[in-house]
Amino acid sequence: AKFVRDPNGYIAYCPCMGRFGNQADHFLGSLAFAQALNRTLILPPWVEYRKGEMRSRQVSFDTYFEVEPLMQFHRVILMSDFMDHLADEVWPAKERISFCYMERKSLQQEKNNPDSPNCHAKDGNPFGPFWDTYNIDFVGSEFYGPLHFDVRHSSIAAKWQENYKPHKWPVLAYTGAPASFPVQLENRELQKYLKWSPKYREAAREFIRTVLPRGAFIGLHLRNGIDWVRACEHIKDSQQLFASPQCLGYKNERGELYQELCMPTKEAIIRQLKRTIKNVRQLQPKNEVKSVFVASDANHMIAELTNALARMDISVHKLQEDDPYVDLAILGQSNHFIGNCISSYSAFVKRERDTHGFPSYFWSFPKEKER
Ligand code: GFB
Repeated sequence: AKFVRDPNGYIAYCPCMGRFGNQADHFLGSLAFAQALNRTLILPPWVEYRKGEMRSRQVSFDTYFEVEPLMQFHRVILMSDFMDHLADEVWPAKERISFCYMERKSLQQEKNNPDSPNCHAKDGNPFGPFWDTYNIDFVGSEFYGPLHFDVRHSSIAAKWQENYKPHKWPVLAYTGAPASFPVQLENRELQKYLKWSPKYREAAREFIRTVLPRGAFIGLHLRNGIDWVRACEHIKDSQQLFASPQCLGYKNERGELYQELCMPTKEAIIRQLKRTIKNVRQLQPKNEVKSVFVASDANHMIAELTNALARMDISVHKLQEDDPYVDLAILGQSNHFIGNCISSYSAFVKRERDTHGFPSYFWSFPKEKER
């Protein structure tokens, strides 16, 4: 009796774009979308990619975040719970239709044997492995264009409800997230319903308590792997890139993109960190900064930073074993945080800290000469 069918229907989707930061942005938008349509949101697993593995891994939503707090905002159910307890009744195998805006071409499709227009929802990675995780096959496709997901700035939710009545369409299953990237301004605050699971909350607390010296610490996110170097090349020909609206504004009201924002130099990082520590020491002399915690996908700069801060009596730390989620949870708890404005991974930390009123800054922002 724990799982009661929602007569208003459900929304399912594959977080098929990008890695964690992108998926988190998409999640907040999808949550808002589900609420606007008054359908229960089926919480998808997080899609992860490991080096050397051909197929994505699907990690249950509640591995990282609690389900309960989300309910304060809107009805949600774990995808595994939905499939195990409700799907047979609500969404029988022969009635599973995938939703996409318009026809999606198949990768495997043979030229001389074209099939009818189709979403090809399971074509390629992570698409196939995602739905396979729950043994979901689709028997048909629905092209929903020109409907869209901007429920915040239009009356589109009513159109969705009109076109897709829950008794005929119990589950709207999207090939990608029904949301925009980056997350819309209005949906950023939904972050407050995303609470770390006890495991990750505890891991962060334990690291802070046992590894870091007593006193305040500054959290740093250094995004500097090779994929990032390549991504930063798009700076020159874009208005926005990934999470850049978080510092530049959604209409670039706080400036245009520039290279340092994406990839600050080592010198700039050290300079800004020292300046931040000095400012904090002046403003909050009682809660002295004793250490720095560095999270990075590639180069943590531990030696350089240790060296640069030696005279200030500040130690520099990172996780002994790489874990992007423990990194995030710790960054969320630091007394101060300096992140990368372009990175959606940093954006997750910034939003979480905003919900607590904790201060955050961005590398090389504002622009040097404007400071
Ligand atoms: O999270 P994410 O979408 O942020 O993808 P961006 C970056 C991934 O790199 C994270 C790892 O999900 C982590 O797996 N990573 C990044 C880190 N920073 C850290 C860190 O501090 N610690 C650890 N342990 N891992 C975008 C992509 O990344 O990068 C875009 O999402 C695109 O789709 C672009 O590929 C190049 O927004 O930074």
